[in-house]
Amino acid sequence: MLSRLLSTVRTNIIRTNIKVSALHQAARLGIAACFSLGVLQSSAGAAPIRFASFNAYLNREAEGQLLADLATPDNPQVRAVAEIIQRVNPDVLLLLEFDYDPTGEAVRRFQENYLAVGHNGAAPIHFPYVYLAPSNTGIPSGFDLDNDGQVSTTPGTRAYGGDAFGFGLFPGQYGMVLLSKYPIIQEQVRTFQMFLWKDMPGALLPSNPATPNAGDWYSPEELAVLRLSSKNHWDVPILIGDSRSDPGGSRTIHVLASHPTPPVFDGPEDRNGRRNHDELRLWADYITPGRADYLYDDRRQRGGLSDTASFVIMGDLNADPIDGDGMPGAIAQLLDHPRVNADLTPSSAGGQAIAAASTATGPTRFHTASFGRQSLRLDYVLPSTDLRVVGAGVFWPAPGDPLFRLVGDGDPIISSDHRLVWVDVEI
Ligand SMILES: [Ca+2]
Ligand SMILES: [Ca+2]
Ligand SMILES: [Ca+2]
Repeated sequence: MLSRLLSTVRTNIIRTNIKVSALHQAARLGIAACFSLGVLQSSAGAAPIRFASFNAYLNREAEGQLLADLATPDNPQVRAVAEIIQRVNPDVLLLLEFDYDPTGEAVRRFQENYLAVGHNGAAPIHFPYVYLAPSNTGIPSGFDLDNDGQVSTTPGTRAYGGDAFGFGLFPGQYGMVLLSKYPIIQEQVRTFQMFLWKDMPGALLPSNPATPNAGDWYSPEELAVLRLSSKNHWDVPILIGDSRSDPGGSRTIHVLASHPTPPVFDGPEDRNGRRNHDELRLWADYITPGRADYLYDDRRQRGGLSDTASFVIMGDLNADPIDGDGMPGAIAQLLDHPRVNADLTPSSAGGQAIAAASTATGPTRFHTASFGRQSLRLDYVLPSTDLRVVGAGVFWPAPGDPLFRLVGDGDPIISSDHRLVWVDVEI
C-alpha cells in the first residue's frame, strides 16, 4: 500500500517538475525585467527550489469572514496578495495570518478564485499539496492570563484575546497554511501546539512587577496549561526530487514553520517579549543535537530533528536583529546558529527606498514589514547550511516600479503590512 502510494506521489513529482521548471523560467525572467529582485543568480542544471514566507494579512475580524471574502474572485486585497504570489512563483509557500478553516475550504477557494486566475498578466499558479493545522490563537484558556482581573469569555473582544492561549478574537484567527508544489509527507509531520511553556528548561517565565518573586506573572494553575506556541510550531517534511529517474536524487526538506507572538501588547513584565524569545528557542533547540530531549510533540514523541536532516525555518518570527521591542538576542538564536545558512540576507529596492523616512537604525533594505514610519525585519526564510543558497529577495518594489501598486506606501494597506520573503536553494 505504502509503495503504491509512493509511486503515485513520485509520478506526480515528475509531472510537477516539468511544468514547474518551464513556468519558472518564464515567470522569473518576467519579474526580473520588472523590478529588482535583490540578488538573483542562477547556475546551469536543475532549477533551484524557491521557498517563500508571506504574512498575507488574510486574517479577518470575525469567524467565517475570510471564507466569505474568498467566495467571489473580486476582493481587491486578496487579488493583490494573489498577484504577488504569482509574480514570485514560489515552490513552497508558507502563508501567515490566514484564518484557520479546518475543512480546507478557505484554502480551496483561495486557490480556485484567486491563484488559478492570472492577475494583470501574471501566470496562474497552483499548489497541489496543502498542509494546515489548528492554531492556539483565540482558544480560551479559562484563566485570566493578561491579569486584568477577569476571565474574558466573549469572543470578538480584545479582552477575550488576551486570555486565550494565543492572542486571537476567535479560535484560529491568524492561522498558517503551507502550500507546496512538492509532496508533503503528511504522516511524518510533527506539531508542537500543546507543548507547555513551563516544560522548557530555563523558560523565561515573566515575573509580576508588583511582587518580589520570580516567574510569578502566571499562577501555578495557569502554568499547568499554558502552551508555549502562540499559534503552532510545525515540522512539515517535503519530498523533493525523484529517486527513480535520478537514483539518490530524492531528498526530504523539513519546513519548520511558526509565527511567534509579537513582543509588544504587554507591560513591564514583558510576557510577550519573553514568550517570543522562547518560541524562537524551541527551533534553536530543535536543530541542536542533544538540546531537544525535553521537547514533546502533539503525539507525545520526544526529541528534535536529526543532525543530518535538511531544513528551512520559515515564518513571521516577529523579531528584528537590531530594531523593535524583541528581547536582545532573540532572533540571533537562529541567525547565528551553526546549522543555519545566513549567507545571503533577502533585500529589496522598496525597503531601501524608505530608509530616510523610517525610524529604524538598521538597514531598511532587509526589512519585511512596515507600520507607519516604523519598519522592521520580521519575516524569514532560513535554510540549513547543507543547502546552497543561490538567490534571495523581499518582494518590495520601489516607487516608480510598475509593481509598486501591489504594496503601495502602506496607507491604506493594499496587500499586506508585511512583504513576501523568498530564498532559492539548489538541491
Ligand atoms: Ca493570571
Ligand atoms: Ca483577563
Ligand atoms: Ca514587550
